[in-house]
Amino acid sequence: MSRLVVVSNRVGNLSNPAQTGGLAVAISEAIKGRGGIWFGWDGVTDDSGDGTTTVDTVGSVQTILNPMQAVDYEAFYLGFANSVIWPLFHYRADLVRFQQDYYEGYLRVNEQFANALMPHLKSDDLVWIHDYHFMSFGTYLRNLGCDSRIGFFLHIPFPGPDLLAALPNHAGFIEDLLQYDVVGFQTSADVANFKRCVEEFTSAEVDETGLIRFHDRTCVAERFPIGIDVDSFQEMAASKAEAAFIDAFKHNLVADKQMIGVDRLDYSKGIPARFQAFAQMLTRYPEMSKKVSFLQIAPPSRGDIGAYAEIREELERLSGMINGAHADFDWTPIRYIHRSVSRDRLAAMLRASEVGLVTPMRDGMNLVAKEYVAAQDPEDPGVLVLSRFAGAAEEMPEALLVNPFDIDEMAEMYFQALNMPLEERKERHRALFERIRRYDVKAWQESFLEALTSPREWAEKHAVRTADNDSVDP
Ligand code: ADQ
Repeated sequence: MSRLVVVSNRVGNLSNPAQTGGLAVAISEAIKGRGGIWFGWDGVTDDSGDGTTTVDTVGSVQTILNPMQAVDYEAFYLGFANSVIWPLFHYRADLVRFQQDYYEGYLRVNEQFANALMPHLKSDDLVWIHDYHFMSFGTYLRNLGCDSRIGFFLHIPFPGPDLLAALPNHAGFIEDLLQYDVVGFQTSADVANFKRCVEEFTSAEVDETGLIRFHDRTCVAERFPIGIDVDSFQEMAASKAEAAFIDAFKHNLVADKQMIGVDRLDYSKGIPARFQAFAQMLTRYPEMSKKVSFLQIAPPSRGDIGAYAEIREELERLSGMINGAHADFDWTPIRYIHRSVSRDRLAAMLRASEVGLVTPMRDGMNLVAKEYVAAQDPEDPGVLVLSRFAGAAEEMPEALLVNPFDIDEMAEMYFQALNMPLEERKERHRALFERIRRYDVKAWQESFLEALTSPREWAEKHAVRTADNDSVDP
């Protein structure tokens, strides 16, 4: 079996992957199973260092951490990755802050990281590159003569040609992606957008099995929706360890029902609209007053970028305003917690909440939607309210799907969710649970690696399977 080499911006903690969540667990298990390398940034900006990588070996697994200079962190990470690609790919062209030096920094870091990895590669390795930070990584590896199978998985949405055209050298990025043997996306819409961009911006040809031929390379572009480790999340949610905390927490609430939102603080996650819809529901249904409270957990992220500081201020203002208008001596409508919570506690809080609100304006997948379902008590499950613009909506049609741009509709759906009869809740939950369990993070990782191991055979088999099967299953 070939070794697995994973490249991602940040490298998970291999000695305690549970700390970093399901994705880190899945990746570290895959590397441990085959032997290999996890390569990425060491997480500090240090101009005084000598630029050498740190290699740590445990058994058959190596982690290789590469340093980054402050100027590159600004241009590559804060600049091109998070102030150009992230907003554009989340349909927020208004927030794109393009500068030529950002673009140059992006290419420079991709090249420099590829140079640092190359000496560690063997020709029969499977190389798996992750996410929007490293779209051009494969091109630099190919330029260095790397002929291993290289796959790329994009965790965020992929836009259509109209939007992608706002990216400088957009055709170049599509050509970079065609250097991979397999390019994986979260949803069918992302795959379709990518193929439209291929047709519009390159001379590549797509054959009947979906293989894309470009010069002397062929590339498979497909949907591999990411999942979670359902069993371990379910176990965490039901564990006795957090029971005392949850009892005390519930005891202190006047309201007998709780709605919950858990997100990284990001403008793509739709938190202001979620708050507004909650206020709207309280105005429209005054009888819900003191019957429900809303807990939002949102630790800040990327605070060095202006748009993130703005969303933080907006939410503080909104929650203050809504509480000011609706609170009573013994009831706070919105509790907004600004920090990270341990995975055990998070799972227990999701289980203790009657409604889960996952309402991004745009999201690659959104794992919280799946975590909420995994955490529920199947005999008395809560209701998931899910944005139709989260990638998860494709696989989770039994959730209450909402349009986060329509505050009225969302308010109505919150009310429906809070009042849904037990039988309907159980039925919806059963369908959702079965699907997230079947396509969990292990299935995701295995199907991507199966495709990468023999891309052509996989594409042919997959084309037949897809023609026979028109369901939401991947
Ligand atoms: P993210 O944008 O980070 O990921 P998401 O899928 O929701 O979004 O994953 C966040 C993870 O962090 C979840 O596991 C969640 O439980 C955890 N988390 C969030 N807030 C937390 C808190 N306060 N305390 C503790 N944990 C918290 C990107 C894409 C997504 C895609 C993932 C995986 O933007 O669309 O689903 O990658 O591919």
